[in-house]
Amino acid sequence: MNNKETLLQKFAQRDAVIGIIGMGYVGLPAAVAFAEEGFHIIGIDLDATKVASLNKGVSYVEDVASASLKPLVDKGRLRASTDYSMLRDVDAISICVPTPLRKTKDPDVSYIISATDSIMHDGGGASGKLVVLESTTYPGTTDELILPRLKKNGDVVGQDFFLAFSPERIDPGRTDYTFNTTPKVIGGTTPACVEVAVAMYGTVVERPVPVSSTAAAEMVKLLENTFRAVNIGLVNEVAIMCDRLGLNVWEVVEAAATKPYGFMKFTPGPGLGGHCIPIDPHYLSWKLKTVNYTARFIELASDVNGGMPEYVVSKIGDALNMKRKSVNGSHILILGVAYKPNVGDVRESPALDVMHLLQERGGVIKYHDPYVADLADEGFDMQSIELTRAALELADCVVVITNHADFDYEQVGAYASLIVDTRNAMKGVAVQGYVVGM
Ligand code: SAJ
Repeated sequence: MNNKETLLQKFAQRDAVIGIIGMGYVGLPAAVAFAEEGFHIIGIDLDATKVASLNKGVSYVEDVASASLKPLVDKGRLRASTDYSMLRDVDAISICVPTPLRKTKDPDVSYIISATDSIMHDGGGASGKLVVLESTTYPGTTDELILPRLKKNGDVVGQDFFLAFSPERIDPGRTDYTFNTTPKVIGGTTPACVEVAVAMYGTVVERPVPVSSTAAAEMVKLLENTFRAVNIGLVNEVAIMCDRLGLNVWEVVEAAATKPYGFMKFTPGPGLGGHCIPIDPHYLSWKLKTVNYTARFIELASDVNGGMPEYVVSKIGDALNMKRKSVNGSHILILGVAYKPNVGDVRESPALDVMHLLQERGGVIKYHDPYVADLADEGFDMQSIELTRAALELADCVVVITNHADFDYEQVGAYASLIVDTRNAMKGVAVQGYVVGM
């Protein structure tokens, strides 16, 4: 059985076997990075379809090319399974499972608990292994939920097994920073745990960043994403303020962004989408409630960001009213339904809220998004329509919700009679009709 020294040696010699639980947009890039460094990887996923695809060298994750995956599979460096018993003899396990919110906005850590219990019941336990949680969660999760489950057979953490938390910083679609070049924060239950985790990640990331505890590392990630949610909430409120004052928020933001220090640019939009930013801060505010503290910035930002779809719908109503029309019965074309530009992910996308609200008011909705073929999974029986002159001319109102880079904004300006632009996408574009901004 491994002790600290044998683990350090195995990582240094790249002959450790690393298990990664959760072959999604976090786990798979990590698996490829470690396999490319020479380690043997066992990817565990409950979805047999994903497992079958990976074992054929076919990637389903945007940022992982099959061309980089297949050679690793062919060499036997990376294999996937639904069977936790494949983890019995690994040297390290990284847990990269989802941490969603329940409908009540409470954290759902059931995937973390299930993975940990499966390690103990089927995966040969934690003895002699490093276990790292990468999933974003509230401070205390690793030491309060995982540690007791791993200690079951009397093992001593930091001697018989090692436990750490290291937040994922995978940003789908980003190319300027990769898994290897993005600094990796690492907190351990004991100093020996940090040392072992730094030794593992240090083989694939340029800059491991050790911190004093797993809770500190958990808090770092929540600060990163809460920072974004709160600043997006601030700039969305500034958009509402500028609207009331008759100012152009885009001009104000662009001019403020000329300040070379002490300012970071965020831009207003139709709301807060994605699987990170709308979710993670609620893990923090939930934890603080357990110690009788109200995280006011998080709740205020959530209110402001959550209110943006309604705000956009009111702008659409006002714009149609200017044309002596109502939402009810109007043909409204939504441009871009993904949660942010140039991706196909619609999770928590504010476009869905805007479309629901418009339908409730009798709007006749169509959408065009080259990254999102259909919205069947989101409760809409709709496919993306082709962006033609006829479609633009038929629409009583065209709404830019997600400003994909490859949209033909000149075509929109040439044929749409009324545009509500929530992303300043029409800036500098010739428009024959009328444009309403945020
Ligand atoms: N948004 C705005 N205005 C902004 C920035 C974002 O309205 O100025 C909206 C987006 O349209 C989207 C939502 O907020 O609906 C979230 O956007 P995001 O840029 O934060 O993108 P995400 O959700 O993909 O966040 C990820 C995060 N990465 C990780 O969690 C590892 C985040 O920490 C990154 O900083 C972010 O990508 C990024 O910079 O792209």
